[in-house]
Amino acid sequence: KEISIIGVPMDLGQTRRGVDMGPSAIRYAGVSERLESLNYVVHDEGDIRVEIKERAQSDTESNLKNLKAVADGNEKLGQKVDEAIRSNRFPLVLGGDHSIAIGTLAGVSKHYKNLGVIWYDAHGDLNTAETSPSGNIHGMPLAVSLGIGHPTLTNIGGYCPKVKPENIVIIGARSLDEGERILIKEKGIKVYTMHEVDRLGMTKVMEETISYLKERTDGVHLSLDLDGLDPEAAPGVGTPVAGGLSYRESHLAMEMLSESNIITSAEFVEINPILDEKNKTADVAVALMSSLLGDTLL
Ligand code: DIR
Ligand code: MN
Ligand code: MN
Ligand code: MN
Repeated sequence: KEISIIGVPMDLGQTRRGVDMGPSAIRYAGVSERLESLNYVVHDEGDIRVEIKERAQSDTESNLKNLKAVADGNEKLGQKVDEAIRSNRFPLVLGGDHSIAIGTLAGVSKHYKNLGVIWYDAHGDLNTAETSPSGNIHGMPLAVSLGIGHPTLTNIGGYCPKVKPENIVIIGARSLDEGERILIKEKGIKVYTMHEVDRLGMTKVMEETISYLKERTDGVHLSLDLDGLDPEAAPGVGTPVAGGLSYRESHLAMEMLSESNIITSAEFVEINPILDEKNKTADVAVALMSSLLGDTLL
């Protein structure tokens, strides 16, 4: 089996500097070597070209920060992900802030009738320009993929929407804005907040998630925001929220996904080496990728 690694040095979907260095930090943590040791043929496709912050501009009428530059980077990413799948390679996208899920899903979803999405995150990323408290596009990619949001974003890849609400499972949520709560209820999106993870345990959460997605989807994308983990385990993120998923819970989740064989693409986002402690967050990301892709120790 072959993997395409695609780096996206995107920091325009939020305002903390340094998350554009995420792909470098993950490569420094040894991602290619780690996956090669699991007997994959790894193609590192390098980084997508993304505009630098100093040259990007915000949309004047909608309060969306760096709209055009975010859209351009995602358009290119979508094409690259599409090419990877056409070449029969598993797309592994390295972020960069979570706005890049817009491009990843644009490239992935056209290959499936019913794409499932696991959104592993402290946040819902279901804001729109109207509901967003920040104007940061990294808080919007899941809404955009549902076809809700600015048309410049929802039409990336030339089609809309990318996912159906009933094919989404959010895991690890503990910070939701008012507009996001309304959307979750209105669309009936399945969410395992930290409360459910505490009550059921990660084993049950993943068993339910896997059987739920198995019966309704023909491919599943994992979008893993490192802030879904507790800041103790993953300190190098721009918007840490206390009380998150532990290192072991997260590995268990990846291991169960690996056993289930349902994951057809993945992205690991929001790794910010400037805010990190000795590349700890990139190291965790690589370890989780390894579990997701079949590392079983014995
Ligand atoms: C917040 C933060 N809900 C926003 N979102 C983040 O700006 O929309 N998503 N950090 O991962
Ligand atoms: Mn870089
Ligand atoms: Mn996110
Ligand atoms: Mn988040």
